[in-house]
Amino acid sequence: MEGQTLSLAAHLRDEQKKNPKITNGLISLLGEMASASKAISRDVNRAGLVGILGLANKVNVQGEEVKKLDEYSNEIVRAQMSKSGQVCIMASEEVDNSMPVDEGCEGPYTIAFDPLDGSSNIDVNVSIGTIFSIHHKISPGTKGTDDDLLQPGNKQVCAGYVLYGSSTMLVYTAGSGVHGFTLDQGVGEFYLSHPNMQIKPKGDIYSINEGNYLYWDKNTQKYIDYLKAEDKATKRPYKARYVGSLVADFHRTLIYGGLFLYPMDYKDPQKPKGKLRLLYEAAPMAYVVQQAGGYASTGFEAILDIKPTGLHQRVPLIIGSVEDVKQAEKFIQRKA
Ligand code: AHM
Ligand code: MG
Repeated sequence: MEGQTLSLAAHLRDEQKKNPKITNGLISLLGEMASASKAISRDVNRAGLVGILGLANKVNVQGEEVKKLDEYSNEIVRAQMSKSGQVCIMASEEVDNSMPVDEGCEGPYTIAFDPLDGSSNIDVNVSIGTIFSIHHKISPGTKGTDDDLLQPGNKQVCAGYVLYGSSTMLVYTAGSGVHGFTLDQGVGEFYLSHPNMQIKPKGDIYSINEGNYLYWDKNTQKYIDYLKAEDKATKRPYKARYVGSLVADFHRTLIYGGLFLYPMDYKDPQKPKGKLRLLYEAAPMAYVVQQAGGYASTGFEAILDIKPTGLHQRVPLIIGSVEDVKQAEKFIQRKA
């Protein structure tokens, strides 16, 4: 970390000089999000230990009830955002309805978050993450309504994620590039380690749950078959990588290039649909990738252009290097 001594707060104050979206309020809000993620990071790191201590009757040595890590993370983020003084209304993957903030703490922003994404990896010590998306409140004269949360991704003020991996990283954009910070566990501070992150225009890695092949439409199947066919000029066959945690798969895609796909599938033949949620999974990642020079699509339209209709709406997601995602779109839009 020698030479990398710019803390998140110091970096944000620098960025504030050139980016009017970075208000003092947003700096404060991101500081609260960083603080929540440090608490989650600590608990992710000792999850196994806490689980063992809590096994007997679900009560830990302090006499507190042991909660599942995703519920616990939700409580941490909710409480921290609620008291930040910057947010008026919140949505979380863990909660069905929107959540108002504490009385008297209302602020100018909304936040949608997935407190601990990658639930299938929580119990097996594999990377998981937190994702967040921040908008301006738009409804005057209210304390914040669902309409304030249901804004398209292209209206985001700020978005990002925290990856709890071999190190803990916070990556964000507020419309002036993508910047990554690594948590120095000893100091308890995020330091700038990845300034101005850019994604390659084309990569040679694809990331998809191929166990769903049977449930995809023919065009999606043909695209994945294409990526696996040999052609040295286009670096095919592509390498396959799939963690099963969006944050981890996205972070690798951002750094190495290529694309991540969770396409529409026909597991329910009557209702084909994607799995990932627009508000707090697809849209924030789409903003980050756009700011890094990449692109995110459903296969038919840009993720950032979708006007949400529900807090937990699902969308197909194809995200990564712009040439790869555009090519996937071409395959997916082919007429039979
Ligand atoms: P979750 O919010 O229940 O954790 O589900 C979201 C996760 C993503 O992190 C990941 O990209 C995807 O689900 C993996 O799904 P699958 O196990 O179907 O491959
Ligand atoms: Mg999730």
